[in-house]
Amino acid sequence: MLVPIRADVNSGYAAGTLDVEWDSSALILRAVHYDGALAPENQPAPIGEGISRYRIAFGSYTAEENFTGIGVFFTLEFEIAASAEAGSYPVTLSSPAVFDRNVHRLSASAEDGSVTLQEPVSGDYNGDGAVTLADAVLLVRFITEDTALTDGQIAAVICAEPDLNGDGLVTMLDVKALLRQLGAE
Ligand SMILES: [Ca+2]
Ligand SMILES: [Ca+2]
Repeated sequence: MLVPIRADVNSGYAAGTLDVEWDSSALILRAVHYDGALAPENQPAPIGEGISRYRIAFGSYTAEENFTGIGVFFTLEFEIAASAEAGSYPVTLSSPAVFDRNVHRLSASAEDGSVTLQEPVSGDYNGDGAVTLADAVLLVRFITEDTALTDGQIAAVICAEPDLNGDGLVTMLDVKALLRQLGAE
């Protein structure tokens, strides 16, 4: 599971650090991916087992130019712990310490995000918690390999058990089974 961390305002910085905290009973940090143009990695600490806090170090204290771009600075790659229960798990950002190339500290603030783990509902392909005609439409688009589907939509269909009639294949028969299920309700 990938959690992007964005910077929407950037007056120009050279280097900084930011602490990330999460619930290690549900989430396991596997990697931090840095955007080389916006926030190159800066001597990152190794990611240990079972940790619940990590300091991201980015930029360069010897940068000749400030980094000024905005967008996704980092992406945190978490694995979901096998024992994790469904629920919402906050990913907290704190203690930003960011400096410009003259080593003046900049004011920085961080907003928290969260990761929501949901038990997939069979047949709920768009993840809105209910099985409706919209899910049947999404399943048809999945079966017909609609190239407009996003990776997230494809993953959601696969997670929500698309083989409804249990024959090991995902076909129009499963759409029929879904429509029957809808008609019966
Ligand atoms: Ca749905
Ligand atoms: Ca099937």
